[in-house]
Amino acid sequence: MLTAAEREQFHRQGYLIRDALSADDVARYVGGVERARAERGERGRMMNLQFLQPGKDVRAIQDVICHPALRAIAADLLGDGIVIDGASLFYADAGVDYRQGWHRDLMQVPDEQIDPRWFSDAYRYNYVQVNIPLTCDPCLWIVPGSHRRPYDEAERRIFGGDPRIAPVDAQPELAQGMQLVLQPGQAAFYNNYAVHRGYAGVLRQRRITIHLGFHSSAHAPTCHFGVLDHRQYTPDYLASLAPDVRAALEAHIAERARHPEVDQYHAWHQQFISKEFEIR
Ligand SMILES: O=C(O)CCC(=O)C(=O)O
Repeated sequence: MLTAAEREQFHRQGYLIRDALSADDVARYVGGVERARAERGERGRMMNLQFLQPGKDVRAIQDVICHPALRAIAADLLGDGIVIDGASLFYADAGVDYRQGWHRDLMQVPDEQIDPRWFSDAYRYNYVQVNIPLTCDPCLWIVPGSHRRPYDEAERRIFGGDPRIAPVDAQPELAQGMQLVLQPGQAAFYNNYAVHRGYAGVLRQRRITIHLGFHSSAHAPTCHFGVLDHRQYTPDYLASLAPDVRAALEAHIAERARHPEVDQYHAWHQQFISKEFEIR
């Protein structure tokens, strides 16, 4: 699926943008999101909805986790045996002021567990995040290459006393920070140990972006795996899903059974997101 140059770009720079969804897929998913919001009477101007969890499920977009191109790209980046993990719908109306501080996705991990070797060329990070916008999305920023080195001097200055997240609008702005302005149907794959942030200021147009995480069963889990709450996937819930979505969640459940240590990563993650986001 990917050329050697694209794989190299991901490994060196920590991100890769590819066209992924057709215009028909994008229109179908936007329609599904709008219907789901109307049916729920959802009035929130901003939400982060874990759309594979019972009660928060948005059936009309769930099959994105089985999309052949997305899975093939993830397999090229990580290895065979691609397993779905995180699956969120980011929604924000035009006019919402959206700003995060720069961070690596480590905020959930206790200090003493963070190993500086994670941020080096030698480390085999077995997780990839993907942002798939359904509307033009200028929110994702990244510092290319920062996943494979410690913070540089400019980063140390803005992170100051808190290496987990820099203050919003910290100055001076990181000169190497790059805004990825994504078009509907593109997919931005990124290593979430790279320094990154969601940041747009006041949104000029509505943001609808699907956000996924993939792991490969060919390698040991690294500590971002375990976002999904597999204990909520009851036999009744699984039986009610489309067959390909059910199979993907069953593969997740089987991988979690092989790696019970991931339950700890899950607990850290749940603790973190309940503080950081308004989760529904
Ligand atoms: O796309 C965004 O809004 C940022 C996402 C992000 O920072 C994250 O998932 O860690």
